[in-house]
Amino acid sequence: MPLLETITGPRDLRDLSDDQLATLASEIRDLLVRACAPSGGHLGPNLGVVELTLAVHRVFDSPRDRVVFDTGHQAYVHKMVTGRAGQFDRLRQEGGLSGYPSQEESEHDIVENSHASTSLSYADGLAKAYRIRGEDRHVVAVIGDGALTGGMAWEALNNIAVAKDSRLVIVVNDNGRSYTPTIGGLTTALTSLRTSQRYEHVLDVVKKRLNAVPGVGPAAYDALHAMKKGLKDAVAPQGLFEDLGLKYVGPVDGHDRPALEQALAQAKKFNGPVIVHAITRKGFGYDRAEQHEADQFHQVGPFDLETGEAPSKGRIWTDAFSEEMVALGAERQDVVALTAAMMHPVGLHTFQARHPERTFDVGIAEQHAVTSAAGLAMAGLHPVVAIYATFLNRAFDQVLMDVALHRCGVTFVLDRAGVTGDDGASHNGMWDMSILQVVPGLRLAAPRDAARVRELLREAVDVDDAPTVLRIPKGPPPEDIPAVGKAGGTDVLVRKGPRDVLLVAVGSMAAVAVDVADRLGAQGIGVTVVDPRWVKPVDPAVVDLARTHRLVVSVEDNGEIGGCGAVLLQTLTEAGVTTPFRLHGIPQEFLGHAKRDRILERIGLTPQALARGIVEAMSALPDPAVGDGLGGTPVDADKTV
Ligand SMILES: Cc1ncc(C[n+]2csc(CCOP(=O)(O)OP(=O)(O)O)c2C)c(N)n1
Repeated sequence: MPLLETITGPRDLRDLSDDQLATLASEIRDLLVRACAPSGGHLGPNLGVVELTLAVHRVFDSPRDRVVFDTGHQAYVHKMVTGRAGQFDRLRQEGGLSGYPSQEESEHDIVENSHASTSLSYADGLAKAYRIRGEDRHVVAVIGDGALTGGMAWEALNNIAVAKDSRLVIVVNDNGRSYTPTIGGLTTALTSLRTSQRYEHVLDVVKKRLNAVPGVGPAAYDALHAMKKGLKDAVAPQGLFEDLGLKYVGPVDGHDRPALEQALAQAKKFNGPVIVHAITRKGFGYDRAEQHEADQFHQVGPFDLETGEAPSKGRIWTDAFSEEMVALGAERQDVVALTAAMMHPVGLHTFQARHPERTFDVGIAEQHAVTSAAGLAMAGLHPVVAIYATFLNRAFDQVLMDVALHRCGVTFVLDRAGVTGDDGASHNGMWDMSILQVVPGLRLAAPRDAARVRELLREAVDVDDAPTVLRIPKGPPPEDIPAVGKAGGTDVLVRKGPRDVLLVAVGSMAAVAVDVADRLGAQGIGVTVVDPRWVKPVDPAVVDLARTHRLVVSVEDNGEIGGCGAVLLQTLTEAGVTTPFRLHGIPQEFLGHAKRDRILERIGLTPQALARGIVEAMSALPDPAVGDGLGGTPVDADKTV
């Protein structure tokens, strides 16, 4: 029987021999690869933390001791050794294991927020609370060098450094990479720790000692001794953490489990905050990952187990943005691009390849990215900040006060907007159109197809006295949807029959709305489908159209509260338009992981569900007095709505 099947919890790891642990590590790697092949996932990061996770769980006693994984994408191994190895056949699938820690799944999981750089703050609070409550527990935070570039991590370190009696062990999982190599001064400092010539020498010495002594014992004494006198003096001129007043152990080879256990055991004995610096390799133990230039399989889609090949994803929304940025970059010398550690996922790598001097990867630092963009704009450039929609939440105040208040011409491109699905609650981009509604002067566009991405990006970068936002969804865009007419700045996509229903479609919901229109037409209900393109501010033409229809329906893939529908309704009310209104969006809930299509089905954002609701609403309306009550003859494709 495979060893992994005998592991029901971390305590089962304690009695295993070194040989058994090595076997277990290779079984875990095998399962990681097999589990990610059908459903995708964060393969590279998890391959890199196999020994680290085993060491943490052998030295500490979870769930009594609390282990917090920063971001949480690297917690698969933790799941395997906390009794969930048997569930990996349903990784990231509806009803199956989440791709992040999950309180619902296990008492060993605490933090399930996948937004980076929070672990040290959670750990700081947990450790302080256990001290106040007199509970004898340790808290372990595992944080990558990428997550360590986030400002919040440094705010936490600043506090942890003076919380002298916090039983807090910070394991820095340093693989030198976020998706791509981590950038910035911090990385330079970590690299100097890692590559110090003396480090190699000390590692050698530590290894020899460990090899000579089975188990802990004299070697532990050596490690303690080294820590006491400050390993920094023995190893490398680091000072980075110690200048903050934090104890530092390392660097330790993160794939040398016994060495790591030594370091962790000593850190545990210290009973105050300690940093253990582990050097790991993303993708370790799986050649295809280690040799993958772009991101070492940081996050893979489904792939073939035999060949390692992934089926082509086809074109995605991001490609249209990526290509138009390249074109804009050639035309306009003032256009600059910023990303927060997501160069490839947001499609800026092509712009970067042509204009490296005009491209900035700021690390996982969305707040800094936004205010730095304000600075760039103040000095005469036009910054385009491309980040995932869900991560903009981090930088709301910066958008409001640093950009909008100062009327800076900054364009935000929010990728993965709307329901994203597989990555669970914290990755859905369902908040942006609500929080941005309150920003004075900000203009927000939601393209319905790839052609509109190009068109609206160009319109956005032409605005130099206010923030502009373009939100683009995940996955493949629909075929381009041509307009059949125009009303103000709004595109009319369908105009059929009497003026019964005005369907206001936001962004990716346009394709759905056109399908709804066909279904309503088949039932003899007249429909006008419009795409406002710019959804903030509300186009007065939409208000006029609402006045002349019997029912207004808004559809958006954003939270229902405070989104485009809510603001349109408020605008209509203020304008004295009393047409009945139906608002469709994402219920204001944390949505569990599942495929995007499944979630849209679950929340009623499909053509069938929407059409059914509209037919019911129409039949509940009083009969129009005569005809459509508007006079005139209904037309099929009225170009002048
Ligand atoms: C606030 C925020 N911005 C961006 C991301 C996207 N993201 C997920 S993992 C990751 C890289 C993390 O690098 P690191 O912490 O070094 O962990 P590793 O994968 O290298 O183990 C990024 C940028 C995120 N999760 N949260």
